Formats: sequence, C-alpha cells, structure tokens
Amino acid sequence: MLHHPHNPHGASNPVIMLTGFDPFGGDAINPSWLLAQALQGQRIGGHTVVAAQLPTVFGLALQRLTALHRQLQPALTVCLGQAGGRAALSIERIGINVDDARIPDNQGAQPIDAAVAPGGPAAYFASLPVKAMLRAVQQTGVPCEVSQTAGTFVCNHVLYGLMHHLAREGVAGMRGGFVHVPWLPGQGTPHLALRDMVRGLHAALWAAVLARQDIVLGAGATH
Ligand code: PCA
Repeated sequence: MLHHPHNPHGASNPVIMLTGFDPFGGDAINPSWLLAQALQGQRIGGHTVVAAQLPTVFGLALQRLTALHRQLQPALTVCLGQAGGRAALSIERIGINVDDARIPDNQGAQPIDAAVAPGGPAAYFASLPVKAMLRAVQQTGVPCEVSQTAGTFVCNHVLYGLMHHLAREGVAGMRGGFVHVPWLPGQGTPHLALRDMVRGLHAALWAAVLARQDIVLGAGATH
C-alpha cells in the first residue's frame, strides 16, 4: 500500500521512502509495517516520510520496491524488516548477492543458493551513515546495534536489490539501506514496544538526513 498515489514532492520537498513488510512465517503482524505507518507523513530535516508495504516474496518485493523508487525518486530509502530474536534496532551494514531461504516466502517459494542479481557484485554496503545513526538512536536510550548480516531471506534480498538499483539507476546523492526490528510484545521475546521503535527510528532518520559522512564509532562483532 502506498499512501501517496504519486510523488507530490519536488526536489524542494524531498522524500524519505520507508518500507515495511507484510506478516510472514505464521505471524499475524509485522512490526516493520506498523513502524513505517507510524512515521508516515513525518517531516524530518526538510524531508517528508512516505510509507509503503512490500510483500514478503522473493522477486515481487524488489519489483514493488524499484517501481516505487522510480515513482517517488526518494532522496533516502530505508527498508524495514522484522528480525525475531534480535533485541535491538539493527542497522544493517551490508547486503549480499545470495537468496537462501530457510522457510518459504509468502507465495511458497524457497530459493536456495540463488543470486539476487545474477552477475551482480558479491555485496553492497548500505549507503547510510550507520554509525551516526547508531549513536543517534543510542542517545534516545532505545537499544540499537549495527548488524553485519541481514540474513539470506527476503530482507537481505531487498537490501541487496535496493543497492543494486541505486548503483544502476540512482541519481547521485540518493541513498538507501535497511533496519531490522525486534518482535513487538506478544510476538515473542526479546521484544521492543512500538513507541520505542518509533522514537529510535525517528532519531536514526534525522541522523541519516543530517550526516553526509559517517562517524567513527566502534560497533563491530567478534563473531
Ligand atoms: N523479515 C524477513 C522478511 C520480511 C521481514 O519482515 C527477513 O528478515 O528476511
């Protein structure tokens, strides 16, 4: 679902495109979509947030994303996804050129060791200032981390596909990346309240708009 039928914004009113997924894997809700909707219409550093839903389906999710991107021409694209088992907002550093589905997607497809983009590079870094975003979220008190892997399911597929699209069709200065979010209370443990996700992501988006260059801040993983 897209709230604006077309891009009503010009370069003078740039767009932040925020996507969330529909529920998958037997869950009744997907916090990523609730979070995107909660920020719909927000004004952030001269940008307007436009929320859109992607299907948890290999291929189709990317078709939808690239069509929306061509239509809205967002300055910033942040895709959101649910990562059950993670305890913090999880800013993804990298997307890899692999689909390896542990469970079927919402249309029953379960690709194994397929390329997201045959012939494409092995990986793309998100073009978000991940450490500046991390610090901004941490300053709100909402738990946050930098993640070195978005997995190999539809979320990584969308992150890789977004960056591949930006590399080929993006206008200079267009940036994008991905944030995984924990379960909501009632879905499982660990969980994070929606209001905390909203507060944290709001701060992260401000940082992404303001920080043209990332900061140096330790957030690595030993394993
Ligand atoms: N999370 C899944 C796909 C959709 C979603 O919200 C993932 O992490 O790949």
